[in-house]
Amino acid sequence: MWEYAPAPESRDIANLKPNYRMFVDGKFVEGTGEPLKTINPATEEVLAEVSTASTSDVDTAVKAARRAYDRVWSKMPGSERAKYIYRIARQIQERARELAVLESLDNGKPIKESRDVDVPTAAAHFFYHAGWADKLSYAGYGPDPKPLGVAGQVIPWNFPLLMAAWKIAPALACGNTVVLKPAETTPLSALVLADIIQQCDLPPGVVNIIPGAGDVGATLVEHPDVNKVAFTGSTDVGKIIQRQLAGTSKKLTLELGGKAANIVFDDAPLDQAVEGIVNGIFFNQGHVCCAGSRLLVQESVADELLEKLQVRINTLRVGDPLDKNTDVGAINSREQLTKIKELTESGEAEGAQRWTSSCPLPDKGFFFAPTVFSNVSQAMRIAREEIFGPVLSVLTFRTPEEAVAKANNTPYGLSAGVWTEKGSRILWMAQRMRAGVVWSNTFNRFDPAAPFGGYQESGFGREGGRTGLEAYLDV
Ligand code: TXE
Repeated sequence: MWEYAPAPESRDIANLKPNYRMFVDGKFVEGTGEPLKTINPATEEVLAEVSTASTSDVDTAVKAARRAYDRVWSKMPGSERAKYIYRIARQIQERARELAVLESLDNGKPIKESRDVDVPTAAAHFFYHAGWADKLSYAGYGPDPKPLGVAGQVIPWNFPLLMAAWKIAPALACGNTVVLKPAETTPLSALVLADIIQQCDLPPGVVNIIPGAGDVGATLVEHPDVNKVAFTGSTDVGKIIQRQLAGTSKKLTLELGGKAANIVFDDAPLDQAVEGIVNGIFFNQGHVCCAGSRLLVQESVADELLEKLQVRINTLRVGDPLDKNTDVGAINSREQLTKIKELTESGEAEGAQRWTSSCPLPDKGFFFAPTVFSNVSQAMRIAREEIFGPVLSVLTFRTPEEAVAKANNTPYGLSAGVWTEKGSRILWMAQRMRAGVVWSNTFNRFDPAAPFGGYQESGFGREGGRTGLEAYLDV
């Protein structure tokens, strides 16, 4: 990994205030929707004004994607598509520094995360899927695997570039074309990706990126010429989309919220577990669908673990996302900060014991100190609802059976963690937990070759791995 220290000129990006435009049919064009201002959540200053799509722009983008699908992309041999996808991957690497700085400015996440996780993992997704493009016919999908057509994709603000990569790379590898709508608070890195796609000479219309709010997303997913919808976002909007698409023949994958249990047994190496718990809930300010937001700890080690955890959390630095020593950056928006505050207040009102890190917070910007609730009962809102912030709820258990019952006592089912020395116990737990991914003695590990997705209200369908490709093929 290359050493990175944000140069002074990197910060000047904030002062350029460029006019980011939509990317449709291979060109950057002015949208006819109401322009939106994206702000830097660490300073509350306007970062850029971005033009957005209107209903008719959505139609133009879908038509461009359809033309590109019919005339070029679905007919191109996989080996040719692969070359374009490799180019995108390499360009992401080339422009890693620019992308990492922009991501941290627009989203609020620490530069060390955008630099070491978001950007390299986005490139890895394009590399991985480029590798598939010419091998689909050997993978049991028939001699001439069929793509689905135009994919309408809507993504959230927590991993803006990475989510765009998760959506676009498999779609292109399988021969689909794309119209993607980034989240309204974080459209910038997707537009740099559009620039990369243009530089890579992708045929016009193969990828279209149209910023806008939820109404643009709704118009996109219900467009009659969209064949496949992929959505990552809140469970509420996922349900709306599911209802919207009922009765249509569109294929749908949903990656929604979560309330993961991170389970620590008394034989676990506690210091290692502490690191995993911190990473599980404070990585990306807790704006992670698979965040380990419920710590389930075996009663006999609960006090010791909590003590160690508080000592460790007090060392976390909260502040400027562009400072490479920052561990916890800014909350992405005022709305999200309000939601976190409201839910933590409910925790206190319902009788949980609140502990807050002693770290200083910047005067300006949307910041929230790492917070831990103990004496949490399963009925409390902080144990049931997705907070999507740096807030951990701690519950205890005595037996593995009780741990499984508590872990599964949620409408969600995206991820879980198990910390124990016993291999047999890991397998026993993994078989019984309703979670799409179970990490053992680690947390928040991602790999493009591993399918990712949820059970129950965390959605359905998988992204990544061979299973993820099937969401973009007529198998
Ligand atoms: O999500 P929305 P919000 C959870 C998290 C968070 C809460 C609210 O708990 O606190 O959701 O976040 C687009 N048709 N997650 O309000 O609204 C929207 O423009 C089509 C978990 O930001 O779901 C954006 O691009 N699209 C999640 C995207 O959906 C619509 C990540 C997500 O926004 C739409 C984000 C509609 N009717 C939030 N309405 C995760 N799984 O990681 C909105 N959108």
